Amino acid sequence: MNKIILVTGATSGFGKAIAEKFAEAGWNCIITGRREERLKEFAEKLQQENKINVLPLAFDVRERETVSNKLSNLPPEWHAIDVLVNNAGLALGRSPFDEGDIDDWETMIDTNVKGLLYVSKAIIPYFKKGGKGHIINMGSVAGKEIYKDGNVYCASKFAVDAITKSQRVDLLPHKIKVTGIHPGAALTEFGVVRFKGDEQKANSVYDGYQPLSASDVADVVYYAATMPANVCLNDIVITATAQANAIYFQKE
Ligand code: NDP
Ligand code: 8X3
Repeated sequence: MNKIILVTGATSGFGKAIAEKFAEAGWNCIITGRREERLKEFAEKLQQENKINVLPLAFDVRERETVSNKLSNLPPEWHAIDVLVNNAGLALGRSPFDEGDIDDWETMIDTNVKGLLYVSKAIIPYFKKGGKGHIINMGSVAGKEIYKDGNVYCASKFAVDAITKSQRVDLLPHKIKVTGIHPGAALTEFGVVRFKGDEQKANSVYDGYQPLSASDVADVVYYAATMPANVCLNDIVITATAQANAIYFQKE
């Protein structure tokens, strides 16, 4: 029987690359995101190219009731989920704390923290019923060290790190693995979202070095998800070779 992965935020970037990687390996995929058309087109492409089943579910992870309605009553053939990747997330703005936009702060906290909680809460019952499971949370180097002007985005990813560690302890009796993956700078739609459509500003972040690609991160997620049953990779920090941590880069 094919294994099943659920990836949130699969309409672009890491989530899309993760779904592609697992689909190529024969996993059935539940993919989510808000952009419904994109999601449906991607689902059809994955199915045709890989002869697997794909369930696209369009919703906003910030909407608590919707998350529960969409995920708590999945068709029975999708109940035996093996891996949940809590990937949906974003940064909005990069400015000194006193110049930050409160709406941006709320969106980051609601998406990166509360969305991850809502989705986890809806999926854990399937894991408990099956007596196994694996949650992979997408953190960031921004959740390991703060950097200047990162403030609330960093705080949201520190929260992801704390939730990941807590889940690993609290879900131990249910044989659920929990892995935190913490990438550094990677070229996705992340920058364009952060700088609200300003592509020049978004691209300038990657000037003078080769950042990670989405498929670099997908490879690491796949590695973590395919370890033997007795092995749990707890915490993985992955950066471009030119990046030492959240702050230090070697640029040309
Ligand atoms: P992208 O912008 O390319 O992808 C973000 C994904 O999240 C999209 O599929 C988007 O889908 C989804 N998403 C955002 N908000 C919501 C929401 N409210 N409800 C549902 N889905 C949502 O960025 P990345 O792939 O780079 O980012 C993925 C994760 O990786 C994020 O958590 C990010 O913080 C983290 N990260 C990114 C790094 C980078 O440098 N790129 C480095 C470290 C971590 P849609 O818009 O269709 O809803
Ligand atoms: C995204 C990487 O360095 O822009 O989490 O915070 S960074």
